[in-house]
Amino acid sequence: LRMGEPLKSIELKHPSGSSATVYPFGATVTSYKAPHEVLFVRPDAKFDGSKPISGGIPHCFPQFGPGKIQQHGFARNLVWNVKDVSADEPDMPSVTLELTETEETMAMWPNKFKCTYVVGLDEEKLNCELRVTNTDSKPWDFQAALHTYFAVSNIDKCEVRGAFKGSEHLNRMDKPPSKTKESREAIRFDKEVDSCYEGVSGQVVLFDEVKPEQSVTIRNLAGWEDTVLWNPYGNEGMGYKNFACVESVKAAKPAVLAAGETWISRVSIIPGAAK
Ligand code: TA6
Repeated sequence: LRMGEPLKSIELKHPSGSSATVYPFGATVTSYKAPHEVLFVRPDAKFDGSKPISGGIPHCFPQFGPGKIQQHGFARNLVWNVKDVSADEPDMPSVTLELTETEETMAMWPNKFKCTYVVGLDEEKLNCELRVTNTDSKPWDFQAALHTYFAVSNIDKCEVRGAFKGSEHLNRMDKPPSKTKESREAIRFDKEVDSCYEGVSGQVVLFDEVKPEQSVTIRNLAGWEDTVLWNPYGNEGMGYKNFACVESVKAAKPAVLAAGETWISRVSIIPGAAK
């Protein structure tokens, strides 16, 4: 990758008419058409490798949010290796990307690892599987997330439904961040929201009241344990009115891997609101 050059991407197409676009840079899925666009790419996104792609499904690894290393870690900033492309496989076109340590990552985070990310399209959903293996001879821990930007008709007219009520809610809008129990069943974005719902996973629905068919179901099947909701309310440059970040996260309790161990996560993104 040379700075300033346009990035390459891979296109997956399902015979049913859906498609997805995946960039090896950051292993970022930038589009999922089913056939309407489910994801959102911010108008200020850069596609030249100068910064992470702001939109679609960026990775956060090995750190979520601010901390010892760069915000959200380095995985979204590096070119992943394309291990396999079965873009025309009729049942499930997919791409497999891999990221392993380099001198550059070892200087930031001194652990040997392998991340394997499989993105596949089937008839009714987009499947994302991230596996993290400790290839080192010592244990280490990490946080991870799929920082997904979903397209919504109007941020004021959508809500997120899931097992929020009664969960521990880390509110990053408070300085310092506060922790309270959430009292609402569904969460709305009526101001800037940056919330980590600890232990909220499983099925989460982003419901679009303007166009119910634009709603989306996030089905966390393995690995992901927390849900982060984010919208920079009022930031026109980011196109805040038309997206909501509903993120599949493993952060409240970092994952600990012994030498040779693998952590597995799976999430499906399903157009429409499941009950
Ligand atoms: O996941 C929420 C969050 O960490 C927010 O705090 C906000 O900073 C957002 O992600 C975007 O982060 P970025 O580094 O992509 O600008």
